[in-house]
Amino acid sequence: MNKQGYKSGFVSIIGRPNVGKSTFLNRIIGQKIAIMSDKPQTTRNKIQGVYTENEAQVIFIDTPGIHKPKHKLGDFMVKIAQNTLKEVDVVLFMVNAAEGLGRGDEYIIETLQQTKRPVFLVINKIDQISPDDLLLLIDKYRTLYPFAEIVPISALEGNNVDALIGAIKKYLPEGPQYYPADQVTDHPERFIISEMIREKVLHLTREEVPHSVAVVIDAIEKRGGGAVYVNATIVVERPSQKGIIIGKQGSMLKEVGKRARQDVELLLGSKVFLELWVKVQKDWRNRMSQLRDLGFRE
Ligand code: GDP
Ligand code: MG
Ligand code: K
Repeated sequence: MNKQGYKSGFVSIIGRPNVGKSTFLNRIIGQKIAIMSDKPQTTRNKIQGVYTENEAQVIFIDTPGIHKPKHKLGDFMVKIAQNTLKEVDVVLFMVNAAEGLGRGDEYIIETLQQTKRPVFLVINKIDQISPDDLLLLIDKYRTLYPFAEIVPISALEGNNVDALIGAIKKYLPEGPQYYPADQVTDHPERFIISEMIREKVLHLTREEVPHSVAVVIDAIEKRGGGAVYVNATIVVERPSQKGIIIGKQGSMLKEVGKRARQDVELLLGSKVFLELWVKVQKDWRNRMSQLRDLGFRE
């Protein structure tokens, strides 16, 4: 859904281990994500948490590859890190106020030279230093990179965290609420899979089914042997549309499923069993709460 003036976007948090990235995410989003972010890193970008309020939604994503020393990075990882830094709306570079500038920080700053996105310097743990030392630190970092914003915080005590969120919001474009308000983390592929299915429906049914069709992912489950089972519901407004999507003896739905499954298998890199349902829900577009359940976006 595109509420008038609603802002949303993607933010990458980078920084050496122990600077307080998880503590910050926990403070603004809640306990749940700590578990997510401590999972071993995959090569894919991971959603670490979703922060939602009335006017904005911020999706925090992890940037694999950037935390490691340069010589150990494969080309692939470097590429992912660079692509991520190109695509996000804001990059947060978090450092520890209580420690000096380290080799790891310098390495990250080098990598940052490649992004044109606004980079914030977030100086965390300010509860551990004096205001004078903080000013010195700011001066030092300022000479190293043209940071869009410099925001000192204490993630642990909560100081200035609201100001940081306010600053992020200033840099977000207008956009949809990608995730339901009560959802702080997600299977990162969930949204992409629903879009893949929706695309096949629109493509195969041409003009007969309106773009208002929505796809809800009911379940994604990994079972023995590494196969992934996906259940999804295609939601339409009229029984006639349901008929078109199902097709003669289910032939249309079968084709949608076949094509979508091929895409999803490429995305996940594993065998996929995709089960599709079609549901009529009259005027669902007008009902806000149902919209949220549907995870709908335009
Ligand atoms: P990460 O590796 O960047 O995710 O760092 P963590 O969030 O796991 O934090 C590492 C350690 O720093 C933990 O012991 C935190 O409690 C501590 N820490 C995080 N933020 C602050 C802060 O603002 N002040 C202080 N004093 N400690 C903090
Ligand atoms: Mg962490
Ligand atoms: K996640």
